[in-house]
Amino acid sequence: MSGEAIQSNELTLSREDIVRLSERVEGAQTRAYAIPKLTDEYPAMTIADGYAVQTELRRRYLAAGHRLVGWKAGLTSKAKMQQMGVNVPSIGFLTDRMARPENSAISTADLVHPRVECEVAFVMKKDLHGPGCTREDVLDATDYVLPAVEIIDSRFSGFKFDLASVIADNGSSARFVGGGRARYVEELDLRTLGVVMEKNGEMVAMGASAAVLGHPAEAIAMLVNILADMGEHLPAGSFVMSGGITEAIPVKPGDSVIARFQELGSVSMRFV
Ligand code: OOG
Ligand code: MG
Repeated sequence: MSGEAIQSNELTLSREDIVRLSERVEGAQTRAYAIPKLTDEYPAMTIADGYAVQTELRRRYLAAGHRLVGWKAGLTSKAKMQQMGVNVPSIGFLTDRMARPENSAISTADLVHPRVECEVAFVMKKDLHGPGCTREDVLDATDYVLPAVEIIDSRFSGFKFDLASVIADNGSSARFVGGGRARYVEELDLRTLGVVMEKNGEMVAMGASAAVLGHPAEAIAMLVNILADMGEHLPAGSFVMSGGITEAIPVKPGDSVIARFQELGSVSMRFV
């Protein structure tokens, strides 16, 4: 990744390019095929360009009747940053169409190359506005937390991308499953929760929640501050995922996955 240009906050894409790229990403997401990363065609694409494409993508889905249910922080742990070769966190939006019930069979036919990751999810009881949102603000605005598994699916060939491209692809968001046991934040130390991911009965990943920016609420504060840059806020009632604690594990039809969280119970699903 060529650093500076890509990380700048300047918009380089024209309105036409933004619409074109959002249509390209939407096609790949809804028909489940891989595309080259967008920076192959637009090498000067910046983070701001990535968010402009993501915002247009969100507008298109909402216009088509999808409902916004929340947001996600991504690339918030060292394990994820190293796995994906980027060094700045990102955010993406979550819709009703991405939610799957706990214990359900999740189709892989409509996904490109899905991977699963364990996350702590927050449900908000107050609106949050940035800039300047802090971990304390987040904890005060949280109704409860619950364990979640995110099923990410980069639409880029080989799961290879840079920050501008992955932001345009809505942070690889595809499906998510919340479950386990909802808890009030006052009852927990959110930094020290251990998590273990099992695939087909074997442990494939483990970690502790502090992996996410030292404290998962820190990731939500960062998300609120990025939303503020985009002229948005985090409304009460939102479901928010704070980012993968461990690296993401590939899944295929026939796999069953269970994520066990200390204090929060477990979340399971199978893939067909
Ligand atoms: C980007 C999505 C990152 C997380 O929790 O870190 C993400 C990717 O790795 O494809 O959802
Ligand atoms: Mg994630």
